[in-house]
Amino acid sequence: MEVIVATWREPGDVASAAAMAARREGADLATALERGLAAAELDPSLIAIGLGSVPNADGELELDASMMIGKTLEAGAVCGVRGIVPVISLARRVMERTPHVMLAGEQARRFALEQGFEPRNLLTENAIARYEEWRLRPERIKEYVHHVDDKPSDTITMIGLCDGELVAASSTSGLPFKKPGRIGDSPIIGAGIYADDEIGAAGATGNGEELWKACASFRTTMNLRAGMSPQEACEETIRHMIRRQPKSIDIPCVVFAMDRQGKIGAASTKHPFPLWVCRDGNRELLEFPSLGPE
Ligand code: SD4
Repeated sequence: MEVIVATWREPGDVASAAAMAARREGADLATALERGLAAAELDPSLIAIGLGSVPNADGELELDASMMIGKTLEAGAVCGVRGIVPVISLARRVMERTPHVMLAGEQARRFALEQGFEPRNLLTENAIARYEEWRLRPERIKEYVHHVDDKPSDTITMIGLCDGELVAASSTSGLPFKKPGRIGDSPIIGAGIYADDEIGAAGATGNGEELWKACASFRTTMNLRAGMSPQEACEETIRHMIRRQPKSIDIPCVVFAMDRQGKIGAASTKHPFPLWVCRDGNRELLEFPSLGPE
């Protein structure tokens, strides 16, 4: 059995299609998720990931990414990286070619150059225009978090299961116009992603500060370990966040999970949540419920 899931309508469409194409070409699961996220990072129309995404408050792009292998609990991540794509590939190199879990900022970029990544300018004309517009009208920031002029503006987090092995991965430019140096949940193992072949895997997207404080992906995976179904596991985490972390409703927070049998669940603090699900070669977009006040 093979299951691959990816968050959000437009970005998840690009990432899940590329991941499936990679699998058809014989790529292993980690490589398929890496290629999925890399395709999205290189697509300038997707504005919360990679090239041409929404800048920070200095008008710079700072990217975060992570990957975790459920079989070995190996993990790699990078955060606050400027001028390098795809950062998901860099996160994987940290996992596979260093004894560390995470490299940050300028030193992550230095590692990228050592590894042969080409430095490049990730700011597109559209990204600069968005930044200029925000500087004139900073009160519009909330519109950017999940919809910018109806353009896709969300992080991609993915989970895959193949022959009993789970992989989780995420890539993002973080919250729009964030304070320079700010890091969210996506590159943090246990917050943005978690995978353990003995239990299952979980991922998150949304308000990274709140998801991190909730250790959202680890908590959801531990809910699976306690015997909950993936849907129950996600709902427990989201209900906890709604009750204890009111800010998790201002900017929606989402968790999703997969058990070892490939069963899926997801829940959000606000607004229904679209998740691409690829199962044995078929791809469909499912919608999961919000548990918060409408
Ligand atoms: C962050 N969780 O950096 C990310 C943002 C996100 O859809 O998921 N946006 O906080």
